[in-house]
Amino acid sequence: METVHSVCALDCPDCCSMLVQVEDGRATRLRGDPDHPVTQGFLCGKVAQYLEREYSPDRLLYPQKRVGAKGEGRFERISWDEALDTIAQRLAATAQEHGPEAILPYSYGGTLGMLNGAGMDRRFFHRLGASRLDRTICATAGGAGLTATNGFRYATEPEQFRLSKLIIAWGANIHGANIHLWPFIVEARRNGAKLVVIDPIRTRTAALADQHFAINPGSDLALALGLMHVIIGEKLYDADYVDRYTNGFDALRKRALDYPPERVAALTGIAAADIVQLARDYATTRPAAIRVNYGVQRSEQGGAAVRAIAALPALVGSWREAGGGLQLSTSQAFQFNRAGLEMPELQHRSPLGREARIVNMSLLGKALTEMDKPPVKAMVVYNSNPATVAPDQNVVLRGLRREDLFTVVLEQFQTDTADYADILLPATTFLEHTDVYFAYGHHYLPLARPALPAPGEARSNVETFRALALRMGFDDACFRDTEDDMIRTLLNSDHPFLDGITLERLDREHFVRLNVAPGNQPFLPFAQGGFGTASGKCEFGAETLDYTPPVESRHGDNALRGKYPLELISSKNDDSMNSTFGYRASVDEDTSILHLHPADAGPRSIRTGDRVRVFNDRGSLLLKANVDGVVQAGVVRAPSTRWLKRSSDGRNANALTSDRLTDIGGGPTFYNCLVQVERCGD
Ligand SMILES: Nc1nc2c(c(=O)[nH]1)N[C@H]1C(S)=C(S)[C@@H](COP(=O)(O)OP(=O)(O)OC[C@H]3O[C@@H](n4cnc5c(=O)[nH]c(N)nc54)[C@H](O)[C@@H]3O)O[C@H]1N2
Ligand SMILES: Nc1nc2c(c(=O)[nH]1)N[C@H]1C(S)=C(S)[C@@H](COP(=O)(O)OP(=O)(O)OC[C@H]3O[C@@H](n4cnc5c(=O)[nH]c(N)nc54)[C@H](O)[C@@H]3O)O[C@H]1N2
Ligand code: SF4
Ligand SMILES: [Mo]
Repeated sequence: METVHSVCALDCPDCCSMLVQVEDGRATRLRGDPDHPVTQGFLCGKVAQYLEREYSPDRLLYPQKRVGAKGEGRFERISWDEALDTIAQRLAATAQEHGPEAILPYSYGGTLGMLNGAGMDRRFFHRLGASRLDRTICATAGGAGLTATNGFRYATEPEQFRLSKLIIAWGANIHGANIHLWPFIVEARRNGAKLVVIDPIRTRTAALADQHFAINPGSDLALALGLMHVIIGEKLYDADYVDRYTNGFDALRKRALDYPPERVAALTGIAAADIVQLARDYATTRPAAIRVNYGVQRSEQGGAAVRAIAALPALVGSWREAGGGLQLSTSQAFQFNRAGLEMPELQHRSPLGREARIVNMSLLGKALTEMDKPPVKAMVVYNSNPATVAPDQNVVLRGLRREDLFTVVLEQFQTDTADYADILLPATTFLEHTDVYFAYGHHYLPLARPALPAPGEARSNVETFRALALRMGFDDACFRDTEDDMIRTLLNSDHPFLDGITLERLDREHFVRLNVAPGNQPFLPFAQGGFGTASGKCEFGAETLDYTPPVESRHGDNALRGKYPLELISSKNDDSMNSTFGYRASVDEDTSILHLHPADAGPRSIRTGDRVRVFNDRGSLLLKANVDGVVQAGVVRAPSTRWLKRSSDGRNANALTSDRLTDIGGGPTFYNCLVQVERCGD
């Protein structure tokens, strides 16, 4: 028996280090690494059962080609040689006939591994001259908002939350989506801290909090401005910090004057007295930390909302203190040599000879059905399941059904997207390949070597793109790089955060804290200013902070609200990971539910257990009603995201979501979605 160190590759802030117990080449147990300061020896429920997935009879083991109609999911086994030849020929012919930009890579968060997520694949598509994908589906609106305010997207570390006296979970379902922050919050609360949750949904986190404010979806910008109104009006801000390290305070003060508590109460649904109290608590409790997650920014003014929330710690000076500040994502501290890994300069050696066009992944439906000059004629999907997760699903599916679209999918399982593949290639799991990872909820950089052999003929993304490059005749030396070569390149960064972190050291220590602060001292990124903006100061940017209710919301477009009066939030299910575990019966059960408030269910004669149809102009969907205390009146919730093929109507919540983009960052607005609900006949 041996114990092998590994890393959970799922799209989760916690980036857990794990120990794999291997007996006779077979894993018998997974557990969290007890030596990792954030993993602290435990895994979440969904990954504790990962060996079920690893050894599932449904794993894809061999290359296959389509034999049925598109989307039918009927395939026949072929050899790797035939698969690679077919793909190489089709891509070359497409490039020849329509130009290489007619080829679209499509990938997202299946793995947070750098090599398998943004390594050999990027080199391959750059050398080909393929369209470049703008990977907006999750976090770019918030990222743009935070960048505008702070320049650097640096964050308070999870370990410092234990020192906080007030923690605001703002659009952050910590218990469901970020469980390894929870022990630090428990510790803080043991020492008297208060936890406040701002979320339209009564999540597990909200239910466990000291206070829960059920905010109207998409109204966070108004709330942030309301808090500023009180903090500035009552002179509770840190005048010294504001003076030294920020820009635009006067304009911010004027803007906040327009958002008195009564007005903000009407916009947000939070009582005026609560807004005043929260503002006072936040400004006077030291230290106070904000955990804002991505829920806030999946709405029409999501970028501006994050901008405004990010201004709060500068306003009250909480960046000065360990246990203060704010966390959206820690990922930018991983200052890798990404350009060395991805090699964008290869585009100039492609037949295109210039930088390729950029296609926004959140507009996949339009890209496949409307894009021209050239149209998308071939798509290579890996680390993602767009048929299930992309907005405005009916248009996406129409695109995927196109007979003239050549689709390649690299997958571990036969997902909804895999059903549309012309060639389906088997991919390894994180237990089977080498990679280094970035975390978006802490500062430990881990390396994982294969703990287990790849089953059947499964290959890592790195191996597949390397083989494809060779098959296409690309003779650039970079396509012969080994995984270790690529890791060395990635770590070869000038940035001090990566000083002294080498492959050898990672092999020895398995994970290493970035040099964000000396020794074990807390990382205080903006204690003395040092913002990454052009001015070096925190930019309040009041001119960008004026609230307009989302078109698809209770205060939005009148005509639309008349037809579709309910706000649908299809946020993450606690016990799954986007669509990755969609084949599990328990996950299917959780994601086939629509939570309704009694005030909305009653007039529609809907009771718990009834089948309901949820619909708008974009599509419709069948779910099972749960009339409970999870949502406020006017809001319905569909935990997401369900596999289409598990449902009777072949649809999930994304049949209803729109492809309207956020104010900045080009992100999707999944959580601003107006619908109507009706009971289905028995
Ligand atoms: N269990 C589990 N964990 C996950 C995932 C998963 O699918 N399941 N997915 C992973 C991924 S890809 C990501 S990006 C992260 C996301 O992690 P989170 O951002 O924490 O997750 P979300 O569910 O998108 O949104 C968080 C909360 O925001 C709330 N919310 C929705 N609209 C609004 C709003 O307008 N204002 C406010 N204040 N709150 C709002 C939702 O109700 C939700 O409870 O989690 C990761 N971890
Ligand atoms: N309605 C609604 N839609 C949403 C969201 C929502 O909250 N509500 N959330 C959005 C967000 S935040 C995100 S991040 C996206 C997530 O969307 P995706 O990033 O597409 O995530 P998954 O659906 O989990 O699909 C990842 C796939 O990658 C595969 N995979 C894992 N590892 C590997 C590997 O090493 N190689 C290969 N080839 N494949 C691998 C897995 O088997 C899985 O099928 O969904 C978005 N869509
Ligand atoms: S999904 Fe997140 S919490 Fe669960 S094991 Fe993976 S990194 Fe840890
Ligand atoms: Mo995400």
